[in-house]
Amino acid sequence: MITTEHKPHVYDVLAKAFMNEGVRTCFTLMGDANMNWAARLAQQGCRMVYVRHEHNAVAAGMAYARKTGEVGVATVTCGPGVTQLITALPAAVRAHLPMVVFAGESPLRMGWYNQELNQGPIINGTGAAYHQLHLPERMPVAIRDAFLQARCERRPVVLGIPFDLQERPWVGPETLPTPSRELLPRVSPMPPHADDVARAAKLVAGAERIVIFAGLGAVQANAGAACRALAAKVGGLLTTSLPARGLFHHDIYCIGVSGSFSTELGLEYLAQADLVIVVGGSLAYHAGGGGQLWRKAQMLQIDVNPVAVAQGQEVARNHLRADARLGVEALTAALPARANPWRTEAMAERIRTTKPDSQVFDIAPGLLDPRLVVEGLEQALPADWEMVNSGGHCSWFFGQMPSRPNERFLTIREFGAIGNGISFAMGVAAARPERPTVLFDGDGSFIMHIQELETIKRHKLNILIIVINDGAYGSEVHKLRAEQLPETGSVFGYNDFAAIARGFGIEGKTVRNLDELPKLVKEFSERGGAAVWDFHVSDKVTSPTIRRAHPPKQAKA
Ligand SMILES: Cc1ncc(C[n+]2csc(CCOP(=O)(O)OP(=O)(O)O)c2C)c(N)n1
Ligand SMILES: [Mg+2]
Repeated sequence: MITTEHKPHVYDVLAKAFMNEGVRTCFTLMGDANMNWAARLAQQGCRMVYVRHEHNAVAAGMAYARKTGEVGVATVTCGPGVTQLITALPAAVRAHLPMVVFAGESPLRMGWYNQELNQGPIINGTGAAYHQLHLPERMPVAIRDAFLQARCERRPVVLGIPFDLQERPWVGPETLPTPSRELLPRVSPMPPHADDVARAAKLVAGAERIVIFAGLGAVQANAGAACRALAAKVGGLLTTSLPARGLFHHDIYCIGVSGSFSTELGLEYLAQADLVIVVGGSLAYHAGGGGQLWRKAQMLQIDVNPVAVAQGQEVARNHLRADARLGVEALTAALPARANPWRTEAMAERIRTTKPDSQVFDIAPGLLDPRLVVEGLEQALPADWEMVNSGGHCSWFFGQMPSRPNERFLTIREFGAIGNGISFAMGVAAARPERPTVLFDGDGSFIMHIQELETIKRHKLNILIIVINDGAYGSEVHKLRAEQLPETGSVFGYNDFAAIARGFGIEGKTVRNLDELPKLVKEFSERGGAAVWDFHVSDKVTSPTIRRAHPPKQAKA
C-alpha cells in the first residue's frame, strides 16, 4: 500500500517505487530537482552513497551493477547535474550495464528557470534511453518499466521528472505495480543447432593449433570449465579478453589476455594459431589487434549473437549460435580425441616461467620499474581481494597479475576514458564490503576525480589505491617521444599523492622499497579503511603495446 503515512507527496511514492524495485544502494549528488526524493529514499532504508561529482555517481553505479548483477542506481539534479553524466553514460551503454538514473527536470509551472535544458537529446546522444515522466499517477508504472527496459536492453535509462510535479500531493493508485523482476521473461540458455555443431566440429578437426578465447559472455554463461575441457580435448591454448581475464587463471595452458594486453609469449603463440574459437566474446577491435595478432587463424565464434563484422572489421566467418556453455559442450562432445596436441609440458613450463615482457630499460636511481611494482603486489596482496583495473598506459602492467581470479577483477574500458578508477573502486567496495578493494590507477587518471577521496573517507570504504605514478600522461608522453615531438603538456612531475591523501584524512604512503610490501599489506589489512600508496615509477618503461603501435621514428638525416 502506498498511503501508509498521512497525505503523501509524489516524491514519497516515487521513493517507494524504487524500493519496490529492490533498490538498496543509490549513488547520489543532490540538488533542487532530486533532493526531496533522495531524502525519502534514504528514509525508506536505501543506503545512499553521497559522491562529490555526478560523473562518479553513474560510474560507481556501473561498477556496482557489474559486480552485483543488479540494476545500478544513481541520482542527479536537473541541468548541470545531468550534463556531468556525458562521459560516464556512453561507457555504461557500450559495456551493456543496466542502470536507472533518477534525474530531475526543471519545473513545468515556471516560464523561466536557469537550470532548464533540453535533456533528452543530450542523454540520447550517449546511447542511453531518456524518459520524461510528466503524469504523476503513472510514474510508479513508468519507473517499473524503466527497470524492465534497463534489465532487458542492458543499458542505462535516465528518468527526467520535473521537481514541481514531485512536490504535488499524491492522487494516484493505492498500490505499486508488480516489480520488473517478476515480469522478466523466463528463458533457458539457448542450445545449439545440430547442423551448426557438425560444421564447427569439421572446422576444428581440420585445425592443428587452436586457441580458445573467452569473453565476458563466457564468464556470464559459466562456460569456464567447458572451455578448459574443449582446450584439453583439442590440445589447444586458452586466453581471454581483458574484462574476462582470470577466467582460466589456474590453467597451466592459459596465455593470459589477448589483444592490447598480450604478453610476449602470448603474441608468439597467437601468431602460430590456425583456429581461434571465440566463446561469448564480441570480437572488439582491441581484442585481436584488429586481427593482426592471429593473422593465420580462421575464426569460429560461439555466441548467442554471432557477428560477421564488428567495430568496422570482418571478424568471423564461422559461427555456432548458442549459449556459450552449451555451445562449447556440444562442440566438445562432437569431437574425436586427437593424437597430436599442440600443447606440451614444455609449453606449460614456458608459460609459467616467462615474464610478460623482457625488454630492458634505463631506470634512473630512486625510481621504480612498474613491472616490478606489479610483481611485488601480485605476491603480497591476498588473492581474494577485489581488484579494479583503471586505464592509461600503466594498465598494461597491472593487467598482468596472473593469479587473480575473474570474480575478483573488474575493468570497464569500453569508452576509453581515464578518471574512472576511483568511482569503479567505490562501486565495487559498496557491492563487496566484506573484503578490501584494490584500485590500480595512473597518476593522471587518479587526479581527474581525486575529490572522491573525501567520499571514500566519509563512507568508510575499504579501498587501497595503488598509484602507478610516472609524473605524466604516459600514453601521451610515449607517443610524443616516438613522434619526436615536445613532451610539453604530457609531463607534470611527481605529485605527492601520499600528502594529498593525508589531507583528506586518509592514510598515505610513498612506497620506495618493494621489500616492504608484505608488511604494508599486513598493516593495511589489520587497520581497514582506506589508503593511498604512491609508487614513483620511471617514465622510460614503455609497454609492449605502445612499442608495437608507436615504434620510434627515425631521426631525419
Ligand atoms: C577523459 C579522457 N581524457 C583524456 C584521455 C586521453 N588519455 C589517455 S591515457 C591518458 C594518460 C593517463 O595518465 P595516467 O593515468 O597517469 O596513466 P599513464 O598513461 O601515465 O600510465 C590520457 C590523458 C582519455 N582517454 N580520457
Ligand atoms: Mg601517469
